[in-house]
Formats: sequence, structure tokens, C-alpha cells
Amino acid sequence: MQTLTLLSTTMVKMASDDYVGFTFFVGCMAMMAASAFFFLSLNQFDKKWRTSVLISGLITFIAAVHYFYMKQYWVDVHESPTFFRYVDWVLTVPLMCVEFYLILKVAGAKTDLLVQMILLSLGMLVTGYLGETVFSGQAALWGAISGAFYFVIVYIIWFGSAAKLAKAAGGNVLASHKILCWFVLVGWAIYPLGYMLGTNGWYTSLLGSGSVDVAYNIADAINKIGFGLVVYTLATKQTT
Ligand SMILES: *C/C=C(C)/C=C/C=C(C)/C=C/C1=C(C)CCCC1(C)C
Repeated sequence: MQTLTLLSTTMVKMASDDYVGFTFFVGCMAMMAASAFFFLSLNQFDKKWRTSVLISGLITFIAAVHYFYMKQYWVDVHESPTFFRYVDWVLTVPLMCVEFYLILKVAGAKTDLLVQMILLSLGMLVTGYLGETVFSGQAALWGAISGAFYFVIVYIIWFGSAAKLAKAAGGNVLASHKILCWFVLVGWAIYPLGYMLGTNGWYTSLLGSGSVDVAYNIADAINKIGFGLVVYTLATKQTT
């Protein structure tokens, strides 16, 4: 009886029209399912491709744990879990850079490329975080700085040193690299859009305000699971 009262006072009811909450729950479940899928598939690949698929699983697993916290935060507090969001990204986006590096290693990718991409992605995320929190009065400025880091990453993988390595590798590696490039160009572009919906700046009169969380949750599902599946498919093709 006592536990029952305790439950009834601490449990918060999900509103049936809480679409943001819905995307948090579905996102959490999808990330967990994807992690199980990647981890359980590991044995079927040649040794040198296992690390890549393992990292796909780590990316969705880290996200699953953060979504577990974020959905609860949303249910209890009904505010964007910005802090958890960025902790998640600070861990998973560098791991995505590792995926690019590992794939291009067959063509001789050096750790310089990896370090460069990780630093750029951290620059992008730290400035984005500052724009959403500490300096939200200048969100447009911080968003633009973050966007500059983002464009350098896009440049490196589409036209810069990473693109050259992919061309040298050719075949399945080149094809997969191209698909990952599209993920970064189109899938990652959803994030700045979400940022503009959730902050105030010159764009607010054009876009209006919207749910930054719905945008981020959809983007995460596309990018983390989709990215992982591209790597999974490449590993399958390269396993003889
Ligand atoms: C799994 C999480 C991923 C792939 C997160 C990616 C996040 C971004 C590409 C965020 C980019 C941003 C900008 C380009 C400008 C505005 C601020 C950010 C951080 C939302």
C-alpha cells in the first residue's frame, strides 16, 4: 500500500498528445534495438571489420543510455534536456569521426585526419552548447561559429583529404564513404535547423519556434542508426 502511494505521487502521467515525449521513448527503444543488432552481429565479420561495427554499436548504445535519461527528464521536468543531449553528442560524434577514419585506413588514413576531425567536431559542439545555454542571447552568433566548424568537416570529407583517400581506396569503401558524406551533409543539417527552432535570432521571424527536441530526436535516429547500418553493410560486403 505504501509503495503504491509512493508510486502514485512520483509517477507523472504522459499526456496522450505529448509528441515530444513520444519521440523520446521511440528514440530510446530504437537505439537499444540497434545496439543489440550491431553487437550480436559482430561474430559474422572478418576481424579487421569488427571494430567498425563495434563502434556502430557503441554509438547507438551511448545514445540509448542518454535517451533513457532524457525521456525521464522530459516527463518529469518538461524542458529540453540540453545538458544530456550535448554529453551524448560529445561522445558519439567523435566516434563517428573514428568510423570515417577506420574505413579509410585501408587507403592509408593517418591519425592526423582523425585528430583533425575530432577537434573540429568538438569545436562545433562546444560552441553550439554555449549558444543554447550560457550565451543564448547571442545564439545566432554562436550557431554561426558552430556552423563554420561543421562546414569544414563537410569540406574535408567531400573534397579534402578524406575524399582523396576514399578515391584511392575505390570500390565498396568509396561507395560507403559517399553515403556517409550524404549523411553528414543532409542528415546532420537537421541539427542546425533544430537549433534555430529552439533559440532566438534573426531566423526566428522566418522559421518561428518549434520543438528543438523533435528535430534532434529524428536527426539522431537517422544519423546514428543509418550511419551504423552503412558501416554494417560495408563490413558485410568486405567479409569473404
Ligand atoms: C549523434 C549525434 C550527432 C550526429 C550530432 C550532430 C550534431 C550536429 C551536426 C550539430 C550541429 C550544430 C550546428 C552546425 C550549428 C548549431 C549548433 C549545432 C551544435 C546544433
